[in-house]
Amino acid sequence: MLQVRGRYLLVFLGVQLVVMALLYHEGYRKRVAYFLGIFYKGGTLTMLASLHNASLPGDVYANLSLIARPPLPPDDLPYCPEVSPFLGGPIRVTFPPYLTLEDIVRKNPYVSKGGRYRPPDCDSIHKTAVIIPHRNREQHLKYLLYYLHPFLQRQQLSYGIYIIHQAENYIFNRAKLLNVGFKEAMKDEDWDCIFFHDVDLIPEDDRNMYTCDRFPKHVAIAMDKFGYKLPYKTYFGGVAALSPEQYMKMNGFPNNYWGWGGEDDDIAVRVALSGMVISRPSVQYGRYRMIKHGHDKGNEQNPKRFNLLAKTKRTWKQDGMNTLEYQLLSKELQPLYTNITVFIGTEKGMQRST
Ligand code: UDH
Ligand code: MN
Repeated sequence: MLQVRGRYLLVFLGVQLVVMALLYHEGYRKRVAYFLGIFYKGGTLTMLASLHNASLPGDVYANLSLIARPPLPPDDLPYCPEVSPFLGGPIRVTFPPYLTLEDIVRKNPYVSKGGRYRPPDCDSIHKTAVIIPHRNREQHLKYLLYYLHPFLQRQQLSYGIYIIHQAENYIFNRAKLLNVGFKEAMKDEDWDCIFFHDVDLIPEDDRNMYTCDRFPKHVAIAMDKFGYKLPYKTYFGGVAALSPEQYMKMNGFPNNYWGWGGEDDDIAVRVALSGMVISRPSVQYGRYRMIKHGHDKGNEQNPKRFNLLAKTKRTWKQDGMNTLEYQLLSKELQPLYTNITVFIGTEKGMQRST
């Protein structure tokens, strides 16, 4: 009996070896790796994932502990599958009161300095940079990082997170900060998609892929504060995604909107003027919660916004990426993000306001 079983085992192993050798011989190392990957992921790990998920529905960290480096050299990693096996759909968003940045670092062991990540178990074809305009919103930033890191890891993306911090107290300028973020991020890496992301918006479904479309994509289409629907048809605020080509085609964003409002509508007009249309995810996926807040000091409503908007058609080629001026004050690689502190001047130019 034992002998018979032994013989079967030998034949089985033999067949396995021949298949492996054949595949290997063809030079398709990735294919071999792919099989190993499926075996590795498809087996115990997926089983564990479903068990784990069942106990914690909507927990954005539920599957994360199951992502692990397979016993393969980095060059032999298989391509990531078309649809990530780690997606879980809807995410439960709460704001744990005692959360610290250290907690978030601990929960994201594969994130490296500067807030960079690549899947440890497969080779991602997507490289996304997330650009976040920021001043004096540290609590919001903490919660966004808590949700965004595991969200992007579940999507098996290579990514980097950039905080663009406006220095000094002069009036806030969101669109100009986004231009700075684009320019600085592209110096680091050949990103194929840029996400322009308000600090207070938390995505609620991980099937909302942080990748780019054929046209500029307005992503935050269903926010809780607007009753989970678009406030108006051409709304382009909150979160938007553009490839570097799409971004350059519209000369980036305007630099001259100081204070709250109008700049997002200007961007939507630029999309149309440069011969593109707005793309959107499905309304089921593009859901966001905005962390409640009041009006910020230094970001009062911009009274000039309607006048500026009326002139976009004449000005978009004269103001944007081609006229962007700023002083980079520092660039620090923090554990969870790259922090870029920048002086962007005032309405009157680049001289100091104080
Ligand atoms: N931002 C900062 N600091 C500021 C101002 C703006 O970081 O002082 C950034 C931040 O990323 C923010 C984004 O710019 O998410 C957009 O600004 P916002 O959040 O003020 O824009 P929103 O459309 O403003 O959410 C609505 C006004 C508040 C109304 C409150 C009444 N309930
Ligand atoms: Mn807001």
